[in-house]
Amino acid sequence: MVPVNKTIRVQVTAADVIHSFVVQSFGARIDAVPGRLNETWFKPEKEGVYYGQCSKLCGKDHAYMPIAFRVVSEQDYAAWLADAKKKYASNNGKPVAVAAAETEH
Ligand SMILES: [Cu+2]
Repeated sequence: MVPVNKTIRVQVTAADVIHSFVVQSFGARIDAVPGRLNETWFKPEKEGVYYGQCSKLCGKDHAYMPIAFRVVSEQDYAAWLADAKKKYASNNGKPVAVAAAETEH
């Protein structure tokens, strides 16, 4: 979820092998390299849903690396952000899980 007409900064790294973060519609392409933090940016000018993909042959799960951005108005983004802060940034002092952790490879 990102706001329209704002510069979006993306920082990427990898935990296993080299991947490549690509969203063609934004002209964004940057390698995700283990042990290194890479950075790129884009500025979406139209609302909608935009899909990207990994563009390095990174292994057997290469086809299953979803990248999706929902570009919304500034008001919708502010509402989503306020909700996300309540949902994800507070759990009465307990840790918050936003994604299932992989336990083994
Ligand atoms: Cu890949």
